[in-house]
Amino acid sequence: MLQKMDEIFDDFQTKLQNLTKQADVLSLKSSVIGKKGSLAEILKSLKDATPEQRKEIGPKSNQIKQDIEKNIMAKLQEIELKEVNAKLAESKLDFSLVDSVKDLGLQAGGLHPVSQIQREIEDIFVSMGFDVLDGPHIEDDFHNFEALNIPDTHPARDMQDTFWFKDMEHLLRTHTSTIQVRGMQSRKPPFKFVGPGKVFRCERTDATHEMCFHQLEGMMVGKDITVGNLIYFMKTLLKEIFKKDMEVRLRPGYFPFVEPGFELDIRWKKPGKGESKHSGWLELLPCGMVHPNVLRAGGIDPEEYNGFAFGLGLDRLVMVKYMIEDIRHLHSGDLRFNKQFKAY
Ligand code: FA5
Repeated sequence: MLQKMDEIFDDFQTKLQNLTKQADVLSLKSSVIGKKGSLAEILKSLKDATPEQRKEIGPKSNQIKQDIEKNIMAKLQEIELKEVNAKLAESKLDFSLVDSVKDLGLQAGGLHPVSQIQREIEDIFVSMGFDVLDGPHIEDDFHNFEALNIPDTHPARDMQDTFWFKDMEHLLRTHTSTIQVRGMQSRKPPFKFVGPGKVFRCERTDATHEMCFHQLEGMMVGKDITVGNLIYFMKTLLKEIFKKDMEVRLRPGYFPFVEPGFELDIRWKKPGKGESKHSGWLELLPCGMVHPNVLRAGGIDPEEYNGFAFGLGLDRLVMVKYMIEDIRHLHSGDLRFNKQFKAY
């Protein structure tokens, strides 16, 4: 058996050398160390081996599996590198430019922290199968209020102070929930998407409030979506952003476009400070199950489909992540502030 294992490994190495496609490498891997692979096949006769033989065969088969995994990883990287280099060779872009800029003593720019976090979150959601949608800054009453179950006389209109245009029909969108409406109108369920962007509110500014800030909306619609799905996606998002499992809690929250509506809080402790007022629950993420009226306004039958939605304040998230005490620093245009977040 030991000899057979060596033969399997030698044969694997010879075959691996000649492969040039990642798919072929992966199928070679499963043909050797997959559930029905050649290694598993010969390990079936382990039951006939003596206890002494088993003591040798067990560690040996583990070692071979590890060596095969290592070889596979190296080969996959080698193929990927070749493919990228081949694409770069065809491309007309000059990738030496960044270095040239530095050589000339010029300063290269970097992404604003809000853009950085927006891209980071978009990538997280794309990896979970979400689309990324956009929508206009200038909206009409229907997309900002009416379709979100906030009719003309609804007191919830006062929750968001609005910059209206003179016609009193158009406005600067007060939230990215407008993207929900456009997303529902443009696709058929099941679907899931996020929609990031600037929003505007006619508010007095202070350390945590800006007139122009950024949100990232998310929506998932399908059959039998539950609050459990909502919590799963929110926990995954927070884990990716904060690089650890975050303790969360849901509190009831009122938004006319969700029922039930929640405020999702995270357990948060400022580094370096003791328990006391520096730790506790932090309100971060309003969310809920999409109201049937909203689905209807988006052309979706609420008898057949349901879903969840959430709206994340990106500027506040940047404040939490980098411990910034005043939101107004973010868009002050002060280079001393911006330079701290240069991507390179
Ligand atoms: C909304 O705007 C809802 N559209 C969010 C939503 C979407 C709820 C989907 C349910 C389902 P709210 O007004 O609370 O909710 O704003 C959402 C987030 O934007 C807040 O949690 C906060 O992080 C951020 N935010 C709100 N006002 C400001 C402001 N003036 N300055 C900076 N950030 C703000």
